[in-house]
Amino acid sequence: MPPPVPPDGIDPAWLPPAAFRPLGSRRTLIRGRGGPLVETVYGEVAEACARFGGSVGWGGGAACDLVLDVAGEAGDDESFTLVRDADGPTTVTASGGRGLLHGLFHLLRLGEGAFRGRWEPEVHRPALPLRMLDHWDNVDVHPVMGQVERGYAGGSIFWVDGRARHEPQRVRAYARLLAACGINAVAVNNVNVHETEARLLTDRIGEVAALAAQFRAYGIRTHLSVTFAAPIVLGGLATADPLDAEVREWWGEATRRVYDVIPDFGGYVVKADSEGQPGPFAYGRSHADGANMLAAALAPHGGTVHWRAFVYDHRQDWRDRSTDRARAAYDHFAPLDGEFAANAVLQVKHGPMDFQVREPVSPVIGALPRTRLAVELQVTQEYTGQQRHVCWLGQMWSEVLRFRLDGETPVGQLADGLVGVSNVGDDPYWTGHPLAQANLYTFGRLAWDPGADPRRVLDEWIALTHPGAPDALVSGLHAVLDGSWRSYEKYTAPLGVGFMVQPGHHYGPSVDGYEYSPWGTYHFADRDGVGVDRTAATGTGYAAQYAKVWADVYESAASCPDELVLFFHHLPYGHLLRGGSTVIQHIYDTHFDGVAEVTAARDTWASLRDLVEPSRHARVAELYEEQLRSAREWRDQVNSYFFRKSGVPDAHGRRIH
Ligand code: GCW
Repeated sequence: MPPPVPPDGIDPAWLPPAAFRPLGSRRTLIRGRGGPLVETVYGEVAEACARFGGSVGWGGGAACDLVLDVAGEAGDDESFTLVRDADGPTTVTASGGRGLLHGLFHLLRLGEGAFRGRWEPEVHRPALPLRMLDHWDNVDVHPVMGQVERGYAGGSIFWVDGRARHEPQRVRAYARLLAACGINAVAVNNVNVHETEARLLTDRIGEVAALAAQFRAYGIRTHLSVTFAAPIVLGGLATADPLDAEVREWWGEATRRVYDVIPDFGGYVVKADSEGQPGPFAYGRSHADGANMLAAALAPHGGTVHWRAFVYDHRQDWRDRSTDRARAAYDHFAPLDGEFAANAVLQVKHGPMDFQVREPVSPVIGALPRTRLAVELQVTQEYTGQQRHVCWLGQMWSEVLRFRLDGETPVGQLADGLVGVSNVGDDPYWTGHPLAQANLYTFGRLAWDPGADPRRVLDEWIALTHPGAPDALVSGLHAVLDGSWRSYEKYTAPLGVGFMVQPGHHYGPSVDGYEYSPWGTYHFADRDGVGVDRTAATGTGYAAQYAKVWADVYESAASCPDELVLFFHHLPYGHLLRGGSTVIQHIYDTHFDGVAEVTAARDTWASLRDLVEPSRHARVAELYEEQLRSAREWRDQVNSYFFRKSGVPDAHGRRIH
């Protein structure tokens, strides 16, 4: 089967035809038993050869430059081995089609280098077995959230206006991009499961099966978000109590039917007792009871339940200083360690709040050693510029994955999986902002190897997306992407305090937008100071949820890292930070600097005009104007707000409104 071509006008992203030249201009032999994934590999090589003059054959014997050696199709083994003698051929060996496919994409990354010199046998295998992308796609257009909740790249590539799109070519092209960066699972609908979407599980499962067929061709398993109330809303039962025999039977039967049509179905994703979604609390049951019921339904078929830990009170009274949203996930889940089934995975947001530009690493990740755990990142840029701002998140994610909650083991080793909330839609560039493609690619590669240097991942992305890029383009792309997360941090909410966004859609500044709301997201600024006291001594006690190594660091403003200091402490404006400036001067300085950095990035991008395809260049250039406008708005609102509250002038006399 030939590889899918994205429909007309859709960007090839990191798989442009030219990336296949080194492979396609050589002679390849595929040895071993074929199966669907080996067919996919064959199709990829054959297409590349048709384009670039090489050849591909089955079997052995003939002289060749590349041998793809596969023992069989079977199994979940994703590893492959690469080896080469000085005079070739290059050989990729895998026990099955999954490994061979990853090996093929590895060769693409190596480019000409794959066919030069000697390679000692190198075994490649993913560090994390679960590398998943969650789509927050609705089937119906939701009156507030639209087709894709927190989607900034157009509509869903799966559904439109309540119907399946039936665009297998686009889905297959998407699956290919995901496989090429190492992703092996996709959940195809929003974790907020509304009425129409609930039915994907039952009478509309055929639509999911059609998507699964496309994903399967690239080694990706399909998952579904389900509502905990399904036995009531779909099955007509009086209860969804996870310990009720009829309920359990209903789930068992519904799950069996899913596997009838999707034999390799990955499993369920569940958001329960969170932001209005139903859950086990209604029946006085624990989240382990809830998760285990679904785990039991999935177990006979080899499926997994991803149970989200994003559980908190979203109807808080802002006057009540004893409730702390940051504490909630730990308070709910840490006591349940050891109670979850072997095929239940607790899916934990990387920070305790909600995908802010800066948060401490969630203490939940270190608190359940006997529970399988997936760390959830937000590839879609809800709070990081909504794909109108350049904000490459590789640096932030890497810091999270390397963080040692117990002082020893990095998060990337504690976790069994990494889950990203997708940033893809029906936009011609897939991701709205063309440079946001780098976030999706980086997510996949960090899931494969959480210890990878994110800047090297960016090198890969640049080389694949722009084959043969001149040095000026490579360094220009690094210049605009490498520091973009920190620039974004500088011109938005300061020192880890978070939020300060426009309520509802979350784009642009509104310092007090959430200050008197029920969502539990406060900064407590007054004329004397700002920040949230989360210490054990005088605050909410959140700091004590960490192991002692970190609890001690965060407990004291003197040792707490500056970038998190207002997350953990309420401080006077004159408080001297570790970096040497006061809180208020830091706010002014970073906001002026952040805007200057965006201006510089915009100018760098302008200088790349002759090196980037014109429509891509123009789109990014246009978006930079909006980013700059928005960054100035952030700067002026945040600086003016704190000047008015504190009355402290800028030490450098710059204009504050
Ligand atoms: O970040 C918040 C978003 C919600 C989202 C929720 C979640 C899907 O604002 O839109 O709902 O998190 O992660 O469940």
